[in-house]
Amino acid sequence: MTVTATFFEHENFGGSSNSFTTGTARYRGVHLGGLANEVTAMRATAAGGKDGNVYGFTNQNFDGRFASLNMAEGWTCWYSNVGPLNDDIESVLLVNRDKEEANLDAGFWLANAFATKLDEMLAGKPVRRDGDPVVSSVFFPSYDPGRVFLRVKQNLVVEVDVGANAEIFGVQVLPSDLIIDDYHSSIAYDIFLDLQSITRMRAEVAWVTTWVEGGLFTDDVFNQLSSQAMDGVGELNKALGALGDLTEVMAAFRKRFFSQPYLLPGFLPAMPPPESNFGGLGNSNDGATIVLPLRSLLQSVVDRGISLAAIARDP
Ligand SMILES: [Ca+2]
Ligand SMILES: [Ca+2]
Repeated sequence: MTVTATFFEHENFGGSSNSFTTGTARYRGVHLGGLANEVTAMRATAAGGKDGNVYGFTNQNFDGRFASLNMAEGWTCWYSNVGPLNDDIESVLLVNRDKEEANLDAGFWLANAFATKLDEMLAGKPVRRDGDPVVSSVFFPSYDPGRVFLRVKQNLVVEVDVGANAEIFGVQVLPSDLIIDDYHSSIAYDIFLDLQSITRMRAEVAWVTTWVEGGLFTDDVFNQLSSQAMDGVGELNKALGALGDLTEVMAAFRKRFFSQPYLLPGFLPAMPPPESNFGGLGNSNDGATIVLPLRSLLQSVVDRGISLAAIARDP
């Protein structure tokens, strides 16, 4: 057994309960059934050569506010009462952590480059960014329930120039009554990360979500924005390609190599305990952490199932 967690109906570990374990998998994600919006206490243990993190989220899809527990191997951590998240947790995530890892703050890694690229793409268009991009993690989405993605979401304001010669509710708008209407909207790109070579993390857009608030011109705005968002995928993938170069990150870990990256919701948890680092409250929109487990050269050959010759050829 590696990471195990139990969720309880009542405080101090009372009432009905449900236990889950990661086994040897990196993640175990569970949509709570009868305990959804009933959880008051939670407890988790890491064992079997692994550290671990456990998250209880207030929404069904591993997002929203969360209570987290951080366990070094051999430790048990708990909330006897999850306080502000009482009777609100609906989905839970257990994560097996490696003993040696490097990590990247995904917001730091991605947000500025994304905002710059988006501003370029939107130049001259009646669309402007509303605030900064929000970076988060997406676990097991319905469009690809076996995988995990990094999401970068940007709120936008789209100006619709209703203009002259338009008719609104059958009333002709005169040229002097030029109307500009603002539509709040957003685009989100879900990005899949994997290791392409020993010095390169592949980061590619896998899914695009567009949202526009309701109104007279919602359909028009949505159609335009969706096609612009799709048009931007190529450019964004190019920018992500440059970000995926791990040479500098690797320089800090001499003679070590990375294996497949994985994601944690929010900021990197403080590990290991003692007490003050047993866990914390967070929000999936606080950010995300990209974790790169460290391997020796031999381990990375085994992990990736490729030959030494192939690794030697890698630039
Ligand atoms: Ca309860
Ligand atoms: Ca809830």
